[in-house]
Amino acid sequence: MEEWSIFLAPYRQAVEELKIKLKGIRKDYQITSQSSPVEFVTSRVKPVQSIIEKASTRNIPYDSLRAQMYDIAGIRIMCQFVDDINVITEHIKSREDMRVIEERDYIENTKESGYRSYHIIIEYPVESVNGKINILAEIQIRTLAMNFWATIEHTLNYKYSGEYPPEIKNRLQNAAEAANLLDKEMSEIREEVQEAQKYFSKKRNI
Ligand code: 0O2
Repeated sequence: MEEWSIFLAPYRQAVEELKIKLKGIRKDYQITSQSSPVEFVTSRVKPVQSIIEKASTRNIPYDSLRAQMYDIAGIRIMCQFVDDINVITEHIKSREDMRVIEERDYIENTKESGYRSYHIIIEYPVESVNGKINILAEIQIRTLAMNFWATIEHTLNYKYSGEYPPEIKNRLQNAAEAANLLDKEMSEIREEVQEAQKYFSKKRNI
């Protein structure tokens, strides 16, 4: 277990740093009273048990974990509107403190389950007393509606391990479609929502 905590130390460091940095985007927008593309940011380091299981199912040797398992450090950025995802993605690509390795567009290419989200794999340098380590991290960017669906589906997955009874599978697909529709409707009324937000921010002075 001691070895795992040493192995995971740079990942823990990375998620803390990345969370602060990406939350900073929200603050930058708020300072200028612009509506932020970032609603909130969460992070996690993959639990050891999940690392072991994934390494086993994907045949990843332990000494290749740093190079091959890209989601040990995970950051999730939630936004209000689908268009915000592109704004955040472009911002991440333009940053000099991380390097984009790969992009996976599960919005354009919705998964069969109904999962939608935009994934970016980055390389991120972590400085420690032993020098610099470049680690891989996965940033998932999604709307609040996509997140709502994914959170419920993820919880159900624990119970059914992906083997859903047909009725639940069907309902999940319907719910994914409803979330998609909600995103589309919200985009349509975006301008009105943003005007209202500007008004409330000024009023509350936040
Ligand atoms: P957790 O619990 O989130 O840490 P690959 O073999 O590389 O194609 P991989 O590694 O599963 O497949 O990558 P993929 O498909 O890009 O998915 C990575 C992560 O996206 C998952 O992490 C989930 O967080 C999320 N995700 C992907 N598909 C679904 C889905 O159908 N439903 C939900 N709720 N989330 C999904 P993990 O490893 O599952 O674990």
